[in-house]
Amino acid sequence: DPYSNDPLRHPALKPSSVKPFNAEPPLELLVDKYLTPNELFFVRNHLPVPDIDPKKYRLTVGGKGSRRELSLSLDELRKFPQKSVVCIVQCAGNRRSEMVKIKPVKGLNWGAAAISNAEWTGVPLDDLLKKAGINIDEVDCKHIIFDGADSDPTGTTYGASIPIDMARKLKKDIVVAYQMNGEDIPRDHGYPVRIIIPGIVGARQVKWLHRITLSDTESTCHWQQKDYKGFHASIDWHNVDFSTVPAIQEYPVQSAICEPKDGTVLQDKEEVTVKGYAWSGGGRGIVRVDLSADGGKSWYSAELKPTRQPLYKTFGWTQWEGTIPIPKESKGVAQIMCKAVDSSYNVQPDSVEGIWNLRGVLSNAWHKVSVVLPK
Ligand code: MTE
Ligand code: MO
Repeated sequence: DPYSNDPLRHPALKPSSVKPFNAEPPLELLVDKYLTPNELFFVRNHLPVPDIDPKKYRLTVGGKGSRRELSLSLDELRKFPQKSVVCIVQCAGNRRSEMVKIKPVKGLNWGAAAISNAEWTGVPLDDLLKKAGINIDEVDCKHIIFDGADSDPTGTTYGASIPIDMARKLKKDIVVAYQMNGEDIPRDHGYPVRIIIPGIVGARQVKWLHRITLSDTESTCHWQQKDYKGFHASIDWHNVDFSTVPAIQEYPVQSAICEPKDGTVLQDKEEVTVKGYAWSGGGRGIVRVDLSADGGKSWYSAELKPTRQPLYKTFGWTQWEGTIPIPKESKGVAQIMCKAVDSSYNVQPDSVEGIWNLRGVLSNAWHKVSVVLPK
């Protein structure tokens, strides 16, 4: 069993698959703390977790435009000036289970907790590139490829790439991380080293990173080429051509209600306190989270925490809370919903019907939760 050496996991994590291991924490735990505790951080593995000996570990950096190929040990990486970023990892398939209700899709049946927030510490990618003789602003190449050390028995490995323009824009914020919330990165999250590229989809945050390559071509990996891309609802498995659209990178605006849980019986029938998270890709801050309990006829603004994140360089999530009235005409049940607006005034789509796609990715419609009213 290639999975027999996988690490132990926290019993609160709810698996959507066991081999490979994929799991999300209970949604309500996501609003407990700003930084998600390592043992509760959602896990998305495509392959068995590799067992990497930190003493033998090497990170290679090279490729087109490099003057020298670097091969760095963990101790050598730790000697570079440190940088920390607070950054979300969100799976492209977060909230897929809502899309499945419209029409089946292929993928893990994620709820709304395939997203977590941590502080990542390591070396800015730019510093490593400089050491390899690469000037990121001038280098003549089109992509940076990140390869993971996880593989299946047939030798398939995980990898991803980002366009060089994205690396130029993010510059020092891309971190070759060896710490997560002040501790060594746990095995499930990439021990000993993973790449953190703030503002983009989880699939490119390559864990168990062992090679960084500058190239004119994208990663040839299955998950870069034939997966994690978005299509409209008339494209299905019989007519999909993955080469027609680019790989998902920056994620659209997202939010979800974490409290109350769907189906909660309320104590009070006049008002309800609602808590959740909001986040957008590309460093776009959250400027508003709107709440409604009457199907979107009237809206209330939630209070954002932290209150004033940078508008154009926010990589962590925004937590929010609001107490809103329950309409008097509600009988037995009330539906609460939320939508977030980012600093580009992008807003979440009102329904999942319009954004259905065959892989169930980018599921970011208004999030709805039903609560039961007391008699
Ligand atoms: N990196 C490697 N090497 N192997 C993987 O399977 N999964 C990716 C990404 N990096 C993956 C990987 C996907 S799809 C996501 S959503 C994130 O890791 C999940 O990160 P997490 O498990 O730390 O939450
Ligand atoms: Mo993912």
